[in-house]
Amino acid sequence: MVTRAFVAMLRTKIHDHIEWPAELAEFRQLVEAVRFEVVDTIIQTRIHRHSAYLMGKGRVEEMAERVASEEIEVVAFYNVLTSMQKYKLQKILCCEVIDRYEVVLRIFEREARDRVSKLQLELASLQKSYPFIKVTVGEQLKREKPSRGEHSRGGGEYAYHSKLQQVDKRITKVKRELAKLRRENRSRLRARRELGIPMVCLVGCYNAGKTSLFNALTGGEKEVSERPFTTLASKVSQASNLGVFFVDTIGFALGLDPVLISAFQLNLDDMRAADIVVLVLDAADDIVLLHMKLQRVISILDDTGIDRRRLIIALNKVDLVGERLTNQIIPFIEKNFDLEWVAVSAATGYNLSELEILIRKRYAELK
Ligand SMILES: Nc1nc2c(ncn2[C@@H]2O[C@H](COP(=O)(O)OP(=O)(O)OP(=O)(O)O)[C@@H](O)[C@H]2O)c(=O)[nH]1
Ligand SMILES: [Mg+2]
Repeated sequence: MVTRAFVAMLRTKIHDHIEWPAELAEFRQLVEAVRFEVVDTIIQTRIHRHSAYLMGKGRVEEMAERVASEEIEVVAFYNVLTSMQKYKLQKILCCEVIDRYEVVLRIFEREARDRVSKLQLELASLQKSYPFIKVTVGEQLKREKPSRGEHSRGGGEYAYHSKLQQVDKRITKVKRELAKLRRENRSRLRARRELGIPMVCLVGCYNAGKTSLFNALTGGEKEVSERPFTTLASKVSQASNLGVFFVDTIGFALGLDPVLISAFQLNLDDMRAADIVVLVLDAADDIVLLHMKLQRVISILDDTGIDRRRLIIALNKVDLVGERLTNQIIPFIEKNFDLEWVAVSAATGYNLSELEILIRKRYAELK
C-alpha cells in the first residue's frame, strides 16, 4: 500500500527564482524514495516563518481540509520544523507531519545495514526525537491537569520524566559506543597512512556515481543504484595495486541539515583522513543544479576542515552529455571555481587514467 502524501514548502527567500525549484525537485525525489506517493505540492511564499505553524495559519487550515478530503496520511515539509511546529501541525492537520531531516532519516533507515551506520542513524534520530517527546508529553500534561498546581507531580509527569531519562540514557550509550568505534576507525586510518600509500576519498551528492567510479577504479562490486543514499558505510579498496587506496562513502544532498551531517562523524573522519578528495559531480544534471550541488559539497567540506588544495573535481557521466560538456559545463566550472577538474565516465571507463594521473600529480605537489 502506498502512503499518500503532500509535500509542503515555505519559500522565505522571495527573490530567489532559480534555486528553490531545484531544491523542491530534489526533496520530492527524496520523499518518493521513502515510497510516499506525492499527491500534491503546497508552496507558500512569505518572508517570515509563522512561529507556531511555519506557514500562515489560514494556509494550514486550508491544507487540513484537503488532508481530510483527499485521504492524505503524511505531510512532508521541505523546511526543518521545530518540535513545537511539528506538534501543532500534526494536531491541526490530523495526520503525520515530517520534515526534511526526518525524510532523510527514513531513507537511511532502509539503507543502513552495518553497525556504524545504524548507530550513527540512531543518534541522528534520537537527537531529533528528544525535543519532540519533550514538547508532546509536556503539552499532554498541561491538558491532563489544568486545574492542579504547577508544581504537583502526578503519575503522568513521572512517566514524562522517565521517558526523557530513557532517551537521554540511550543517547549517552550510543555516543559512547560511537566514540569507541571512532577511535578504532581512526587507528585504522593511521595504520593505513603509515603505509605511505595515497588515500583518495570520493565525495559528492547521492547518485553522482561515487560507487560506480570506486568500482571502475578498483575492480570492486559494491552496490550501485539510482536510489538516494545507496551507500552509507565507507568502504576502502582492499587492493592497492594501483598504489592508491580509494575510499567510497556516504553521499550528500542539497538540503541536508548540519545536525544530521554531524551525526555521521565516522564518514567525515574518512574524508578528513584522505590525502586527495575527489569531488564527484553528475555532469548530466542541468547547470543550475550542478552549480548548487558543487557549492553545497564545497561548503560541507570546508566545514569538515578539508583543505581545498586537496580537492579535484571529477565530472562524471560525461557519456550522457555530448557537446554540452565543452560548450557549457567546462567553461562554467572554469569561470566560477578555481579547482582542477577532469571529465570521466564510470560507465565507459573514459578518462579514468587521466583521473589517476591528476591524483598522483596533486599528491606529489602536496607532499
Ligand atoms: N550513464 C552513466 N551512468 C552512471 C555513471 N556513473 C554512475 N552512473 C549511474 O548513476 C546511478 C548512481 O550511481 P552510484 O554509483 O550508485 O552513485 P553514488 O554516488 O554512489 O550514490 P549514493 O551511494 O546514493 O551516494 C546508477 O544508476 C549508476 O548506474 C556514468 O558514468 N554514466
Ligand atoms: Mg554509492
